[in-house]
Amino acid sequence: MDFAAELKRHVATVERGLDLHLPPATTRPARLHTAMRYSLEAGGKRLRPVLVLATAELFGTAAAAESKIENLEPKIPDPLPAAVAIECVHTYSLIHDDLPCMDNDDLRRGRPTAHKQFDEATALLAGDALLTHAFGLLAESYAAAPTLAHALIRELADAAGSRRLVGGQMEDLLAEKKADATPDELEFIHLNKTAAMIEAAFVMGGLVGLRARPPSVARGETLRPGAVSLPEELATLRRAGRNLGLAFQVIDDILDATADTATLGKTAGKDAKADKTTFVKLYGIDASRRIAAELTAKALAALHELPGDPAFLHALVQSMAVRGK
Ligand code: GRG
Repeated sequence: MDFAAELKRHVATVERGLDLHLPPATTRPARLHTAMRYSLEAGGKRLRPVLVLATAELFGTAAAAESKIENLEPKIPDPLPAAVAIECVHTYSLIHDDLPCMDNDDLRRGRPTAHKQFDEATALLAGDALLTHAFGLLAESYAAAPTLAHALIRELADAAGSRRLVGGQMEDLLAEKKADATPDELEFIHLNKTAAMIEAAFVMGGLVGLRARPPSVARGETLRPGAVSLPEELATLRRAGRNLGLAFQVIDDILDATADTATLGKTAGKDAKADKTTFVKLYGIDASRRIAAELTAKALAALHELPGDPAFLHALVQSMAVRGK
């Protein structure tokens, strides 16, 4: 498996999907649709949508092997709308996080933040519109598979909702007002602000990919010996996402403390300046690196419990542990 080539293939699919599944910038009101595309098209690592595509592929390929179906392609729903939907929600959260009432940042994905490029109201509305678009896209794209549409919408709504992404952001803002957040508060923030969406990416990919299973296999009647059944596999994906998500956040804290603004494409050193409680502040750089390595190992172990060949996902998770931005 050529990791760089596979990653390039998935990222190119995501970029195509974003263009395909977003209203054209000229759609009235053009200023709003231009702002939505401005933030989305600025790039970013595309981690979450690539996780959706790669996980769907992992399960689809494994199911094809299980059922010995030669050409399974027509039976697997297209995971691309799900990948685009999660990137829309992620990008909305970045736009809103950058607003003056939250993190008040000028730089994102190597460009001026949305409110700097446009204005605060336009940035707020572009975030709102991206969030709403994600759910419309899921409902529309998977209308022919209502059970799948329901599961995807529920998964994304849970991950992005008040108990998870938004809740994590709320506690993060509250923690900033206190001298020190406790390790328990820090875990709540990161599990929800960061890990929830990464967990959802794995699970959404799994939900799409598992549709490739012949019904008898999905019911657990003809599983190969030792194979686990559907809900267990989703729980395993969730565990992979939770650990990768936490590792991702620890690395984010380390990068904030060690990398420069040009490399990150966002302002570096903000945590120390704000005296924010982070993994680095609580445990130091070396221990934080050890924690990230342990969490990464747990995510990798979960991937190896899944059916199929996780070589790409394995390499992707590993690459996140050594990322420079
Ligand atoms: C406003 C509801 C709401 C939530 C905001 C995303 C977020 C929550 C805050 C951003 C600040 C931050 C450092 C979050 C933790 C890590 C994280 C999600 C970083 C950004 O994700 P990347 O690195 O970004 O995958 P790219 O640009 O590569 O997509």
